[in-house]
Amino acid sequence: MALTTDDLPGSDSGDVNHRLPEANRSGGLHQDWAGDDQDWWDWYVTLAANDAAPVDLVAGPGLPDVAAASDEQVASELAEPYALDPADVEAFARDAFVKLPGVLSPAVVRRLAERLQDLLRAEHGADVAGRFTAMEQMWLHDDLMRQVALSPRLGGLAATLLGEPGVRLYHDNALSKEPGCGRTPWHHDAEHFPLQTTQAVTAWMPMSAIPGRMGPLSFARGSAVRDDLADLEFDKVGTSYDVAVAERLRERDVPVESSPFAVGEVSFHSALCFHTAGPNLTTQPRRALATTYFADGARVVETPTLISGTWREFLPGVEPGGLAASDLNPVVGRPSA
Ligand SMILES: O=C(O)CCC(=O)C(=O)O
Ligand SMILES: [Fe+2]
Repeated sequence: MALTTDDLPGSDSGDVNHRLPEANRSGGLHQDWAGDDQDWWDWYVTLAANDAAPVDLVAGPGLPDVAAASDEQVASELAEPYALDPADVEAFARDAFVKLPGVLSPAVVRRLAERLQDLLRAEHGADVAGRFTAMEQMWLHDDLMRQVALSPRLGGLAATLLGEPGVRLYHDNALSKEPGCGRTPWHHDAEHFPLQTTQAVTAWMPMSAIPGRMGPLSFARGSAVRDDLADLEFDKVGTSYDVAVAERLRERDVPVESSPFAVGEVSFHSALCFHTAGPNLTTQPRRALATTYFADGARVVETPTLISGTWREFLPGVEPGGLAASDLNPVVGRPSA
């Protein structure tokens, strides 16, 4: 394969990051993002430090080798509660994330992966090597993606793990790390969601197996890790924040879980959890659906930042300080146990 990590879009350095919309180049963090969601991702991945040495890309695992599930199978699987072990609830509270096996069957993953391929191709075309291509709010126009975003199984898991009587949908997401795309910068999502609560969780659902070389989502273990990193200053033009987080985690001996994902395995990470993902060093896109849920009753912060990207699309009509309960934020999950 001719592609190497040489083809990565490089990080900008210095005072100007050409991926930042013009309107966001001056001023601090407390401003609205001036681009769209894809612009945000194109900027965001430039904030990750990457090894300079080119690496050959190897073949990926492919899609699950089974027939795709039917609409009815998808609907019934996503409606059924998942048998959550109480030890997993404890692990989530302690570690700020948990990886759960068999949340989706291989046949359902296959069906969703095929649909996602069509949606991404229609949105971004085929010429995407080295990029991080994203889509959000798919549930508003695609029936299959609506089954995922409004899934009682996923929403029930989110409510149970957070210990909340009800959780609302924040948004859905497709996260396609194309062949040769570099790392995802270290971050925690409390800055991404402009909410006055950290009671929010993202279900990250791989659309294939994800071996180490493909860039599985990786988590710093511990719900208090955020306190250890709170003094580090975000860098909107370069990689200094990403590098500083990695260094601090090493200094403090914080364990990082970066294991591969099996087909159907789904991780749930809290808004408190620091996470990253490696580069995709395979010829297959590393794809995941990621749906975020938050505690019913939460309010929007008074001063959202540009890290919150296109948050107004996910909370239409809600102003800073307002109740985060627009028509696009239905209550999806109640605890299943
Ligand atoms: O998919 C990735 O690499 C990053 C995803 C992420 O940060 C998230 O879902 O919170
Ligand atoms: Fe994240």
